[in-house]
Amino acid sequence: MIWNNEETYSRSEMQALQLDRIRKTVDYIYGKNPYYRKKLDELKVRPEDIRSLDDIRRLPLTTKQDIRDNYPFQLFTAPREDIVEYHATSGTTGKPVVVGYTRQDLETWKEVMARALTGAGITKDDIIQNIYGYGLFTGGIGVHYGSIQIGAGVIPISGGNTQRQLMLLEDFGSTVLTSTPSFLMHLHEAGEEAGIDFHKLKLRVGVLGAEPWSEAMRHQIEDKFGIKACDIYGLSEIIGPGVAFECIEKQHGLHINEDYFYPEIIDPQTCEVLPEGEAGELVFTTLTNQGQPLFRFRTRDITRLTYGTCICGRTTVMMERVTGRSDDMLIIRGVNVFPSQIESVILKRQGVSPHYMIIVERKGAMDSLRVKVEVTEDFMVKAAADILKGDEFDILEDVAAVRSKKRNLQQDIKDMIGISVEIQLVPPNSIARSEGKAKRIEDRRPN
Ligand code: DLL
Repeated sequence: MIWNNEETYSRSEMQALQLDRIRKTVDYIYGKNPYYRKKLDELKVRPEDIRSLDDIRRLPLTTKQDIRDNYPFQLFTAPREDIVEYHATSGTTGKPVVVGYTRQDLETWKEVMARALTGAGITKDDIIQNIYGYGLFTGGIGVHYGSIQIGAGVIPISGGNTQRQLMLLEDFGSTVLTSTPSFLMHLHEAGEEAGIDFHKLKLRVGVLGAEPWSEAMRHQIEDKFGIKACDIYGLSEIIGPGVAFECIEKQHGLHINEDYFYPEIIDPQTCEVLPEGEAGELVFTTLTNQGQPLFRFRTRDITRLTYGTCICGRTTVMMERVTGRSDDMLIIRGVNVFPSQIESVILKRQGVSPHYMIIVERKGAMDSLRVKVEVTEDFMVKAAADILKGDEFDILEDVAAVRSKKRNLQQDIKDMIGISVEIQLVPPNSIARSEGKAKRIEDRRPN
């Protein structure tokens, strides 16, 4: 099912619309945003130089760091009083990456989310159990807007609360689940334990994303729940969920809402634009955003683009499911985590050294983080001396010190990244040193 006529535009109609919109956007940004104006002046690009879509390549690339450097609002182009909603996502250190949307931006968001839900075959007859988190994260509210737009019934239950999720699933007769795939796997485990037969429920569709997942995981989820599972992609900097989505007819590749977000694929090393079909880093230029329009935002997500007409009738460009990232960001249960955030906490603590290893594991259906941290030589020497002396009181004190170090580190890291980690303190020099780039992550999750 298709929500809007624009999704079936011919290539020339789409390109004409995109060109018109990008010219207006460059004009708007140049007139109102000192940061980008300076960049364009440096590059000697004036708004009138954008004559074809290829000229988008002349615009500067933007990174998460650029947004963070302008924290919190310096990159906003609309006046503060026109911003009606704020969201934020994790940056590489403590400060989040902030985005602001105007009323018109929210209209865009509703539109693209309406397309995504409709694409997954959802109608006003459905009841959507919306498990994405409500809050600064864009998942919950984005799906909420889309549900209202298409007239479906939305249950804003948000994340977690497994037992209550199961109760509402049965009692309200939810027909759609919107969630991270990893949480759905967990929900299924808990449901099975509680004796729920998922195939007897009214569930029929899942709209899943916010983290990488595989074709194998899709099949498992479809089998376990007796549903069709469609992928949905997005990022806060661009709009949140709804940037691209899979149609239920094909379930293979995501349609990009390219009349709002212009995609390019670049080589992450050279930043050269790559031809159609080649894998590289996805970059978006917003075509209508007002709050914080962005030129050529580097998503760091690796994918490839293909043009053509889909069996669902859409002609919008398709991106392959995201296959990786060109930076070290980890996504744990839908939460974006940078190793550098964890490092900044470790570096502030006494008694532990900057040698650490982050281990990502899958326990049951859920991903978990364990951080191995070396205690310092001094700390170890004192503990060893106390043991040799055999002074029980001192030894007990050392044990208490280890426990409180662990607890404090755990709490500080949770405060920083928003999820719990297990801390494992290890002796000095026990974590392998590498000669080149330090290897800080051991990802033990099966693919
Ligand atoms: O995750 C928005 C979202 C919410 C998308 C709900 C889908 C559903 P951020 O927190 O800003 O926004 O994280 C964006 O998450 O750059 C990708 O690396 C990753 N990501 C999002 N969707 C997918 C997906 C939301 N379907 C970052 N597959 C992005 C793989 C995804 N990775």
